[in-house]
Amino acid sequence: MFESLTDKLSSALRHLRGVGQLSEANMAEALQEVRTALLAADVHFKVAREFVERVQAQCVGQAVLKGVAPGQQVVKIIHDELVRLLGEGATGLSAARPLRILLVGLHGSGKTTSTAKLGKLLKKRGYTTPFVVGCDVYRPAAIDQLEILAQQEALGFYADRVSKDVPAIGAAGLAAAQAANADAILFDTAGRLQIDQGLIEEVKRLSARISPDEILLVADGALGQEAVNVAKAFHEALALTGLILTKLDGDARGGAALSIKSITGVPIKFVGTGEKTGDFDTFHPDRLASRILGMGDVVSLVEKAQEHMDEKEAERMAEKMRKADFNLEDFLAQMRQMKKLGSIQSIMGMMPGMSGMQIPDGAEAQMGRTEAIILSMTPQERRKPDLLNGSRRKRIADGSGTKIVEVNQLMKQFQQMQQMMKMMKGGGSGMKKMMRQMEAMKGKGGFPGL
Ligand SMILES: Nc1nc2c(ncn2[C@@H]2O[C@H](COP(=O)(O)OP(=O)(O)OP(=O)(O)O)[C@@H](O)[C@H]2O)c(=O)[nH]1
Ligand SMILES: [Mg+2]
Repeated sequence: MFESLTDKLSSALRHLRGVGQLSEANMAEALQEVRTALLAADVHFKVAREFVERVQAQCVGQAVLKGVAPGQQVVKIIHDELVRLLGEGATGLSAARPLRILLVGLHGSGKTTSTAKLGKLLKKRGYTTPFVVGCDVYRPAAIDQLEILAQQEALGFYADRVSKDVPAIGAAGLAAAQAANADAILFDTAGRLQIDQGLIEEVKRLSARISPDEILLVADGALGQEAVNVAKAFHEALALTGLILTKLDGDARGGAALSIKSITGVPIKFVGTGEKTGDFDTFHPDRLASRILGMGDVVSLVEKAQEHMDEKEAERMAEKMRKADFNLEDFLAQMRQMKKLGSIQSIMGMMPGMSGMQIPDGAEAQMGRTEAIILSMTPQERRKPDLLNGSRRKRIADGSGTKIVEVNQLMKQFQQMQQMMKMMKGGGSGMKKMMRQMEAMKGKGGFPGL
């Protein structure tokens, strides 16, 4: 899905990724290419223009992250803008029980298939008895199609093969579903070749009878901007609560998915990606953005750097150090955060007075053993290392595949570190004592685990 867009975006960003310095010239060129790629994917021209403007504005104002090239940060900015475009925020369904969902849309957009697909998905998500109601009275085969799918997915089913009174059929279906204790009731409706007043009026009358919690428009994603126009018209008439974008598996270029939320304000809630009932999923803007960009590696690298920069967390740690109540749990958390970035040198840089220290060979493996030791402790032991008596240390050594002397060593070094923090807290003369202490620690390999 969206391969062509992915190719074009990748090539637009490829040469930016490695650059050490962003200039107005190389940015402008890359962003122009991004805009062209979006337009070629049939993204609405206004949406494409605003997209590029937003990216540009953020590139100018970005804080420089350590360990990440500026071009990589641009990739991340574009990723986040894609997520925003695809529709951030809540895309879940109403919590009402039974949950009443009305599916509407043009002819052949995938309503009947999506009704069954959604029933199946809801079952997977914990609904026990989804129920489908056939309200398409115009095509005789429509009811059979829904019935077969309902049987196949073991969903409750109601239809009336005689009546043509759609609102009455809906009401009867609702009653049947309630009698069957359904916790989700899905109403499949008839499509039209194009939006016409008759269709809208009928759906409105049906809607009035069944009071749906969700009105979902099923839109063919392969239609590009046409799907956006359809969504706009349906939304004006019916106040949609969400969209199901189908046929994203085919030759969909991405334009509908990328423009529909920002043009209509209606969130995409589900996507259809194939003909089988399992080819259907909750819509995840972030996942799709990553796929479109095809640069998940860069995005996660920048995210990690940002996580690392997480100021609140850093502040919390600094506060703990100041108060000298830095325990083994904090230590473990710190160590893991660093490990994500893959650098021991950076953890050293964060610890008081450790930045200049040499890292001995085998430090990485040692760090792994240190982690194993801490993991073998109970949470209580991590918070209160004083609890660690002989028998507990033996248990921890066994559990972590290390020796008691290693556990003892770690504890000793950790205590030294705590002492050091206490001295820092004392300030003045404490600092001098700390310097002496540090000299002593350096000789022994210093920092716990290294
Ligand atoms: N590849 C693909 N095909 C789909 C998808 N969703 C639906 N289809 C196919 O599209 C065709 C129309 O689907 P229906 O569910 O019958 O569409 P509908 O909106 O109920 O059509 P009408 O009732 O005639 O208005 C069927 O052949 C489906 O198998 C999808 O996500 N991907
Ligand atoms: Mg149908």
